[in-house]
Amino acid sequence: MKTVYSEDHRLHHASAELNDGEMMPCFEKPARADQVLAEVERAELGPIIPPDDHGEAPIRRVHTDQYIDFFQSAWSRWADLGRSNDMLPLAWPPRRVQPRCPQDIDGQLGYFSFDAGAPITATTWQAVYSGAQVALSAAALLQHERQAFALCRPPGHHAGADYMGGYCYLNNAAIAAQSLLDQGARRVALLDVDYHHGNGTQDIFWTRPDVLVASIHADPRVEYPFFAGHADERGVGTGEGFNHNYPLPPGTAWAAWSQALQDALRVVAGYAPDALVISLGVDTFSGDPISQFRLQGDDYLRMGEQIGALRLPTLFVMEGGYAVAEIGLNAVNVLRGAAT
Ligand code: SP5
Ligand code: ZN
Repeated sequence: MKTVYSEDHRLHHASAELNDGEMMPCFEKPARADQVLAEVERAELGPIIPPDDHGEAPIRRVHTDQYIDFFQSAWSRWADLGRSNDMLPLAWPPRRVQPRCPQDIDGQLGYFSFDAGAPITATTWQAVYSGAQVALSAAALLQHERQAFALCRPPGHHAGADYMGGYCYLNNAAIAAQSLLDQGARRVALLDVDYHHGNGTQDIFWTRPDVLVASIHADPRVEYPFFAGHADERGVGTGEGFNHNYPLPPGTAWAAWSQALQDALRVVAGYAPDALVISLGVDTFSGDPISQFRLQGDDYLRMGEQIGALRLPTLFVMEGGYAVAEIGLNAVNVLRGAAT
């Protein structure tokens, strides 16, 4: 299996995030991608290739122009005010407000985010632009290959069409899925195995029958992102029935997790997609510092085998996973399992 990778991920390295009421070093940091890349090499998974530049157009197929335009100019507007710390939002519209986009940079930061978990630095846009190109380039490989791995960083599945949050800025998996449709796929399935619900992905495809979204994650009643991911969220209008959530309790280990996977894979197979995109988070690992599931190293091999058994053209897009020492092995175990 080929891996698409860009060093540009290093251009996003924020200084701190809010955790347990305290600003602490970001869990989402460059060393994560380094560990995954090192393990791809060690396991001899296959060639590691740089992305092609597909431009902004495929990004703007998923994200709004208003959001992208804001993002691209955000840092220079911030710096022009004499500010040099990472950009973080501090105000959001409460319930019952129909928000209008403010003019002020702090107001706009709140308007284009859903939490304070996605700091913007001077070079964040360059990093996330390259990350999207990694996903697009890996998606393009599926024209000739059965599987491909987009080693994206930062992750993407919490980002919606017009908002960032949860370490995510551009929804790499959604951009890749849309590009597969634009290249001729009639239906694409997107299965999200990250510990956290992929609220951005769900939102992007909520009204659509051409992308089936399934997500296995910690129950939002007790875990981030809290406000989406319940089992009864199934899409609306023509998208009704094309969104499937599998919320699971804290402490879930492979026995129960794999039951949800089996059901999700049955739903995916029934949809008969032309391609499958996996939002590959490995923060389900027992040793993950911010998560509460109990998957072990070998479980990721089984996960990959079961995904691979569908025999669909499959794109793996890196999402979360914060046990930095083990993240590479766990991610590559999924890929090795799928490639058998
Ligand atoms: C892509 C991805 O995995 N994003 C995750 C974003 C999680 N943000 C909130 C994390 C809060 C963690 N709090 C843990 C408390 C344990 N002391
Ligand atoms: Zn996650």
